[in-house]
Amino acid sequence: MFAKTASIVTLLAAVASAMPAANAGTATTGGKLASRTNGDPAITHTVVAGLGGLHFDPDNVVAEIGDVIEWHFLPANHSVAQSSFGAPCKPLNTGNGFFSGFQPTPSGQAPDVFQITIEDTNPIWYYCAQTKGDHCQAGMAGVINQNFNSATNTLAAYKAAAALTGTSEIPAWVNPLEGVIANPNPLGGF
Ligand SMILES: [Cu+2]
Repeated sequence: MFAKTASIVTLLAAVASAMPAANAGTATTGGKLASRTNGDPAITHTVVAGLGGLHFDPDNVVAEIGDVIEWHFLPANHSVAQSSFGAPCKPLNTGNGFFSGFQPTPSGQAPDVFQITIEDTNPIWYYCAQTKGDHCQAGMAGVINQNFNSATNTLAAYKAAAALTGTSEIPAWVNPLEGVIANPNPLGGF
């Protein structure tokens, strides 16, 4: 949030400093330029599953309402499943949590990515449901919009609790694979 604000300020400053030279004598052009920089367009946050081992990278994302989180999957076979803070490595018991299904790939990126759109600013906890190799217990977990005012509900605490769970629970529902789309950038280097 702060980075985005800073980047817009920087952009505005750059536009403002560029305008006098670029648009000398054309007063109406300045208004058109300013209108394009208004608003706060939604952005897509890319998270890579399996980058640097059993890890989501980045695993702690701050996103605004309307933003999209897009997970890409590296070898060998990862997934992303929504959890709660209090029950790591287990799907939300409401049945409303998201699940990407497993996204295997022998090399490069999996052919599909998984997307969700942020609808509120509540923390979203998630994990990889791969039980072969105990991915969640090994630290393959992440959060979107962690409450940084909370001293207890931290990603480090979630991972510490996850490490003590015996095994992960694979979500029974598949949503049905809502949010799974063809990888728009399969050659992106991660
Ligand atoms: Cu995994």
